Amino acid sequence: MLTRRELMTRGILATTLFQAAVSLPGLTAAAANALPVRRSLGGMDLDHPDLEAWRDFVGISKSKPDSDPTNWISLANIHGDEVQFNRCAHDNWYFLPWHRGYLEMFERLVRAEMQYDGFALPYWDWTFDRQIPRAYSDATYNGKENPLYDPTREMTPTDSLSDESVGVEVMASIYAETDFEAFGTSRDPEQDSLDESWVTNGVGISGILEATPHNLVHAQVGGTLRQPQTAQDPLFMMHHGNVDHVWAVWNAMGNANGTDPLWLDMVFRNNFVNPDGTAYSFSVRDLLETEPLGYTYDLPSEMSALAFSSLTSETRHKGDYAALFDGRSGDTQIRSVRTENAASAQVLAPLDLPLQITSSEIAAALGESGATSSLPFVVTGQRPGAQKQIVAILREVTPPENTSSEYRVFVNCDYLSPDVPTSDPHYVGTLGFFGTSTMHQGHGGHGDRKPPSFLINLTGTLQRLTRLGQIRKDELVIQVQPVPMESRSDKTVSPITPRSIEVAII
Ligand SMILES: [Cu+2]
Repeated sequence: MLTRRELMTRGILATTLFQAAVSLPGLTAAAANALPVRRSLGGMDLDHPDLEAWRDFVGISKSKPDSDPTNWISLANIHGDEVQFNRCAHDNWYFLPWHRGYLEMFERLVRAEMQYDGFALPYWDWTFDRQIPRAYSDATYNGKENPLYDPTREMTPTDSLSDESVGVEVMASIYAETDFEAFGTSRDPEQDSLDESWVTNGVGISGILEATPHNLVHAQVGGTLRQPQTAQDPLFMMHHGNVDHVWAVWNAMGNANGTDPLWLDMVFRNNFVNPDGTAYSFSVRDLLETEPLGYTYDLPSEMSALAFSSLTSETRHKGDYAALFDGRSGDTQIRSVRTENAASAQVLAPLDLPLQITSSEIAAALGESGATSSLPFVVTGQRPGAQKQIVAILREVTPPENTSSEYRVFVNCDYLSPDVPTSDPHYVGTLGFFGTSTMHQGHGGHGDRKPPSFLINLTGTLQRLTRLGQIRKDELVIQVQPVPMESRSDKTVSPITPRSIEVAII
């Protein structure tokens, strides 16, 4: 069910902004060609040809012998198995292209197996459809076992994904980003070659797209979907389909992908399986646009997201993140303060780290304050009128032992507790984890993998606190408050420990 506010927002997006959205170049291109169209599951009939073909394909693939490389478990094992992640890319700049290639493989397999060239994978637009889609939540379909059902999911058919993980505010913050690596997760600063181990072992800085909706949907749905063998639940392809959809829309808004040869020339060698069982490769260069891969996205859903863009275009993030992502922030002219840390963020003892950033530095970075946004909602990290971005990086965060917690980031909150709501003016955003540290260990077989790092834009929150007179003269306090996940019966909260926290004005 959509909340009243979401319905209102959707109404605003659909009516007031229709003109602006349809005039964007990516959209007209998508509408004009005849490629198979990936459609949102929201409102899709249960017997829609694409859904029928997908359901039948999953059933057929599940019944194939183990020895067949197109057997369902074998296909899922490409991503990860019961013990560990295998070839998938997480926490680094290959996250988006690797998963695009992986989904294209399933589309290719369905087209061949079902002899249906016009097939396109549906996707789950979780921002507007908060519950597990009907096609997936029923144990049976037409009186038979439903291949799309997975009994291990912890989120029930009546549970809804939370606003702080997939809400319009979160999505607008993602669409407000203009830098590819801030949007789609950054490089590992140590990467110096095209060795494929960087795909699985590299750790950069996760942007909100990966850290918040991506990680939290995996964790909130739970069961198989939060394990390394995640792709055994066919909901995986619908979830990542929307992540891919967000990338396509972000490009259609006019945002450019990365241009570094260490990114573009990486080859995912023989990672993927043809319908005849042979292996094939993709380079990142092959995966930059959807049209050459044989699909595009539907207009109504794309419009809703594009509408965010027209709303936020006046205040897009234009920070120069390069020095931060290279790990060179210390020796450039950007203002940056970093504190090493050994304390963990615990439910009754949230992390509370003061950094020496003064109120005058903050005022100078924000520039003209008092500017107000035209958005009908608050965008975390949005800074109408701000001169610069003020961002925090939580580096090398020791992942939790279980993934049944979420981690809320606040600044300067004197009364922080698990009960402080996300509507509090000191709130910045919420992070999640996909996979615990042990699940990543086997990855590529190159020993220890660094824990993930996160990029959090503080600018919008600091503007709000400036208006409220809540900026401190000599310090900025960064806080992390763990909270139990609503959909999970296990309310044990796992602590996390960032090795350092950096605040930078860029
Ligand atoms: Cu994923």
